[in-house]
Amino acid sequence: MKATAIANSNIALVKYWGKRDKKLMLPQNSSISITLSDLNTVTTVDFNKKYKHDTCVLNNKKLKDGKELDQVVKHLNLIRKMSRIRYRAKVSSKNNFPTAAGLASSASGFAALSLAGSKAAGLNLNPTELSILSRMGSGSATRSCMGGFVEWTRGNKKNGIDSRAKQIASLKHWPNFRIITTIVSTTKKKISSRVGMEQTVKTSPLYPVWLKTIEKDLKDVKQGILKKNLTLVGKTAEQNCLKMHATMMTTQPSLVYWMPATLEIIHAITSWRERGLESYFTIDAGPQVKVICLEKDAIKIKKGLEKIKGVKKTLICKPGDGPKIINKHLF
Ligand code: 2P0
Repeated sequence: MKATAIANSNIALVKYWGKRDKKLMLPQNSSISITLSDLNTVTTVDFNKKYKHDTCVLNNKKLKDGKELDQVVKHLNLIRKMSRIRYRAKVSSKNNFPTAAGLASSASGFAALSLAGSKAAGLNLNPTELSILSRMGSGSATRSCMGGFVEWTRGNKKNGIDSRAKQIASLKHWPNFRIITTIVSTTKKKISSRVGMEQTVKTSPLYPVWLKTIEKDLKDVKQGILKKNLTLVGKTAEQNCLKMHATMMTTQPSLVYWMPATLEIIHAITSWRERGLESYFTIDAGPQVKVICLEKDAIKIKKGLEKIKGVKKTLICKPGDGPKIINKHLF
């Protein structure tokens, strides 16, 4: 009853920010992302009667009782309910990037846990079913259940059955698309995305504007992806990110995730673009900037980023595949 899965992380081009149902983890709006080949999580799950409790080791450290372990146990409970298995589980999970680095790990983490856990429990979920299960762990994990360019459709049904991932195009469609991730701070953020988005929906006067303009952003990014139009994808993604941060900044209490280096990068990218080096930025609920560009410019942009004060690390990421079962277990 043991299985191991690998899942890639993803970066949203049209962001998910806000839930309409906290329990079922249903979003206020659809979102679009690119699954990345270079940031991944490997997770082994073993359901066995010899275990008295669920345990989880994350990056070689045993999780103590608390929020993180509760989230894993809650997810295992969902899998047990679906498969009618009663056994407790041992879980081990490893990211190939530092968790404290501020790059989202819940997306690849819950996608890997869902695939390894469901397989270990004897279930054979297809990518759509897997994305629905992953969504219950973390919203952004919905999109890591498929490769390439992926939409998480908001859905309208109350039970969430239509709130799931849909592939827009595979990784082979646009192989020279690149995202350069930067690390400008490794300090753990004070307000999590989960708490931050709830406060935003409740208090930001700009939140209705976010919802009003989202359909156009989704349409433009989708069209840009299908036509491999970097300008349309990049411009729209950048605007969408700035709108999301405007809702965050106008939340009470305000959420300002940016650091000085975040702004330095924003200005650098804008000026490089004016000089013909095409790149765009996107930023999630943290200070790190992700740069959207094409393979032909990636090394030049990476070198430019590394010269900016406060930039600690950069990594060029390619489009990646959906989650997979692998034979090499972590224990
Ligand atoms: C995204 N973010 O679309 C957006 C942009 C952050 C900013 O998805 O509560 O960790 O587990 O559903 O998925 C981060 O939020 O939150 C996120 P939960 P999650 O990538």
